[in-house]
Amino acid sequence: MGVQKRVDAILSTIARRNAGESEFHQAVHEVVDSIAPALVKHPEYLDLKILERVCEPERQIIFRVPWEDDRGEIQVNRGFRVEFNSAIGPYKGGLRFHPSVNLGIIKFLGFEQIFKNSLTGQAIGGGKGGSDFDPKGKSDREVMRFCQSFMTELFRHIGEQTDVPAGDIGVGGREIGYLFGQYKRLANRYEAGVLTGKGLTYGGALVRTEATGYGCVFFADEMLKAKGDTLEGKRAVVSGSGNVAIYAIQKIHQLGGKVIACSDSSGYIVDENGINLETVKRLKEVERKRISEYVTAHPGATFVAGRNVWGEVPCQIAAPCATQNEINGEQAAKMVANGCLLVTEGANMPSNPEAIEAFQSAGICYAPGKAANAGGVATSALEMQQNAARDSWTFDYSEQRLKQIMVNIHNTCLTTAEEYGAPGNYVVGANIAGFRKVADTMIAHGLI
Ligand code: NDP
Ligand code: 2IT
Repeated sequence: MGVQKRVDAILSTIARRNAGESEFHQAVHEVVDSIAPALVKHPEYLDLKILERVCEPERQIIFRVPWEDDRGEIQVNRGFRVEFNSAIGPYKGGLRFHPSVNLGIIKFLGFEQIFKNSLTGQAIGGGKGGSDFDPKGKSDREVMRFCQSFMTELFRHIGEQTDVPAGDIGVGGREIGYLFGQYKRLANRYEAGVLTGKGLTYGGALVRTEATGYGCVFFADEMLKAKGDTLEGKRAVVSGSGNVAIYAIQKIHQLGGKVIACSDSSGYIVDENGINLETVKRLKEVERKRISEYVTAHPGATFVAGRNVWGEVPCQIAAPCATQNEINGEQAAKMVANGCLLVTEGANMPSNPEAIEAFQSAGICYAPGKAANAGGVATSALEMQQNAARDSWTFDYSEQRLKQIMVNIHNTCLTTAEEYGAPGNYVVGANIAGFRKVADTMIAHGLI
């Protein structure tokens, strides 16, 4: 059987065995479709069933999370942890708390995480978890009770050498604090390396908060450099206004670009003077309010309710930093027509397959999330390194380490794409480079 036929058979089995998990199918397709040149060049990957093995999580944990709200009413949520692949290190990946969370979403995120973590060059395997709990509108005490209940089951599955969760959508410093407190209590161990994204007083690392946003802009800067260009004077749009978006905006501004729009799930704001980051940080990090409130502080800005920013506000640099499938093919085509030169994905899988096709066929720079947003998990691994050494590094040194990692990932993507006959294609480069390290390690470990 030819390679394509074997791959098609594998994909149809995956679709059948994981029925209804559309985001997971999408993530698998993106990887499998782009690594074909590696499957041809290295027949052992198909012969030893590496694809079938890598697409099947090593372990999937689904659990009940009961908790009591402020009115004394009992609530029941569902918790997940998918321990996808531990070939090159302990499972590593965030926790997402959002009402849309289901097994398929956690599996897509865990699957992406395997290759992203491999690309960082660090010793971290892939995993992801979360819950359909919605932190919006909940009091701190409700969030604490939920986190304590969630950790009461999760703690028996994780550990600094086993599985190391961190944040993602809806999980930031506050949630990691409550989760860590409960882990410490249940395990009776001060095991700082069991979670990353911790507060600075209990093992957190400088630059972890900024790392994903900064990293995706460093990656964009490298892509521009490779074309003899810079961010200086470029007009940018960043979607979302959460952790990744905020620090992407900050780094674009530091490197001379101007971000004129950002968003949340209720709509987007446009400020032609450049987004005032202090206002966004206050609204989102402190007051936990909606982005629409930005116009109260900046009456020159406008808020467009209920719409997604993509294709509506022309920009040269696009950094989708909100959620999966936020850009479709039609929006992508409009972005290109409006002069977009570069897309750097801070979010995981924000561009759907038609959008990716539109960016690539127009020949603009397109960096997939598993390369562009790897700075977050990479800095988590630096946090684990500092915890293991009971050390803490300065901000400048940590940022320099992050930047070097992003430069290395960028170069790995380009050289791998070139080697496999797809020069300049960051999707092919990222997927093949990320996959090969994991696949070769799985082969070295025998039938596992
Ligand atoms: P946050 O919870 O801090 O912020 C998420 C932002 O995205 C909010 O502005 C939110 O708006 C918006 N958003 C979320 N879901 C939707 C939706 N369904 N439709 C429209 N807008 C939405 O999360 P992060 O900034 O941490 O994560 C953003 C993205 O980056 C995610 O894809 C995540 O997987 C990815 N990522 C995060 C990393 C990290 O270190 N945190 C690392 C690598 C990737 P609202 O408040 O209205 O919901
Ligand atoms: O998607 C991601 O890479 C993250 N949410 C960060 C994971 C981590 O372990 O820091």
